[in-house]
Amino acid sequence: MKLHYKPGACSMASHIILNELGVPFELDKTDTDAGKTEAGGDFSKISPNGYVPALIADSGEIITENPAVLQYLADQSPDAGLAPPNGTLARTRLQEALNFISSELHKSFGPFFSGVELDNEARKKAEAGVGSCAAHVERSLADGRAFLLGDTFTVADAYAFVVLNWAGFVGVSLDAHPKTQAYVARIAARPASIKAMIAEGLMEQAA
Ligand SMILES: N[C@@H](CCC(=O)N[C@@H](CS)C(=O)NCC(=O)O)C(=O)O
Repeated sequence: MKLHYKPGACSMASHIILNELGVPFELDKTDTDAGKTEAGGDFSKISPNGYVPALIADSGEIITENPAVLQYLADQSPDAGLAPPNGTLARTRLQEALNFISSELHKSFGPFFSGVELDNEARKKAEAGVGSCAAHVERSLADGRAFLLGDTFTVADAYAFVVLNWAGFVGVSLDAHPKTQAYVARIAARPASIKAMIAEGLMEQAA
């Protein structure tokens, strides 16, 4: 398998999951602005929408969109338990979480990455958008569960972690959401997350 990624972008969720699964994979760093991949590929032919993640499966099929890529990866190694079995209510809960992360939480960070400088009013509005999504995560963790679906880490946690971790990069405080902060720290400490962050240049290897 080959994962097209951009350092620190949402594609890092799939990178973390590949590490969690311990399956062989290649990485191809992608410049989405230039439409080129580090290996010399024309990215517009790989991902017509021009964004990462794009996963090339061993069959050659190209899979895009975070919720689809993440579930595909989990389904390749069902024994790893990173997604509940298809057809169960638990799987529906996973899809519910993935759709929330993709269409609400992820998108709430859009204004910070739009390339347009935010004036005070726009920044406040964008911060409120992130805050209201973080409040939903906080409510999901209110019963003391370690992960979004309960006590088991799933692909949704990798995606939520990557997105919530952007808060620090864009200077949005999660202090009002202590369970969410602890959740982010918990997933950041997983060996698979550390390995992905080092490989993508977000962290240095410990001496
Ligand atoms: N709906 C897509 C969104 C993916 C997305 O927003 N990717 C961003 C990185 S987080 C990207 O590649 N942006 C580069 C660009 O749009 O040029 C998904 O869920 O996979």
